[in-house]
Amino acid sequence: MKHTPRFIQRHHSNALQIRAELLQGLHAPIAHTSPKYLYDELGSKLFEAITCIPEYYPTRVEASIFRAQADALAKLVPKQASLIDLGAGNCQKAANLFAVFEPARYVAVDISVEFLRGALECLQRQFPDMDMVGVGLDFSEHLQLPDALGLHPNDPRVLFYPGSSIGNFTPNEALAFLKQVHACCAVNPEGGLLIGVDLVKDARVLQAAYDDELGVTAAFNRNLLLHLNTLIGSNFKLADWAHVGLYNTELNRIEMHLEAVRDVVVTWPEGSRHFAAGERIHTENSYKWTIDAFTALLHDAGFGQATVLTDPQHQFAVCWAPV
Ligand code: AVI
Repeated sequence: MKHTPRFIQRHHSNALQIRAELLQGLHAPIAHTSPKYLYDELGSKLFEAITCIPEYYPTRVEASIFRAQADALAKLVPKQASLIDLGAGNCQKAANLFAVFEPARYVAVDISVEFLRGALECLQRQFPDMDMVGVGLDFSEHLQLPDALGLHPNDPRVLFYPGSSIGNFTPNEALAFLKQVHACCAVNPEGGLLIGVDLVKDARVLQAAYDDELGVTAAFNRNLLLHLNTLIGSNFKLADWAHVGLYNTELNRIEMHLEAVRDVVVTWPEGSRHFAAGERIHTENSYKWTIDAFTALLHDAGFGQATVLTDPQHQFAVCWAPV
């Protein structure tokens, strides 16, 4: 049977909610913004460019694990499942695994259904017999798949969360999120989670990955200011801000900040803030995990014994966590 992709958009946060959240962060003693605001149209393209730069190893190493461990994954992951791809973007990572998992249905989830439309239509032409659905949903706070998806409880669900996106949550947030993922795939005992996680390693390797020589990560971070100008009508000027990417060894996390290079006053309708030279806006954390700590986290979230697959240098891990 030939399928055409279906598309479902859950409600977006409205402009007032977004504004209130951003202004609260900008007025905080240590100004901060959620990493999700790094991804406007240009930000998403800059992130894709990051995945190609020599210093940013996670995407390449994860892909190498998927290639090298295809046979092992084929034995672990149930066939004919619903493959639910969280943060699917261009859908390519999941598509590369279709031959291994032979899913009956592919559900691509991203913050906006518009990010998925082109990729899913193209993929449907290549796999006309697979049921494909694009879902626009901000799952970062609440993972609830829409009933309109028509997922049957008897179909095993494989949740796919690659790319170490879990690292952009704090450990507490990651636990809360993984509990929701567990509840979502526990409807069938064959289900589970396939997740990619970046591992703790030499600080110099980490630092270089988030402060590359070409300045692509700097552009990705600084583009946030242009996005803020659009969202809240502020007057951030790129020339006033520098990218900072540093590894916090105590907390095992990369931190991205934007640092004022001189005293600046930023204004927006009904408000303003003075930033002294050297003052920062904290824009992202990217936590790195040890294998032991991450498998303990999966266990605490309710999953069974995880299988961990890594590259020869133990830079990155792909974990299969059965329900
Ligand atoms: C999307 N996320 C997993 C990336 C990371 O490595 O934390 C985002 C990123 N930030 C800077 N470079 C890449």
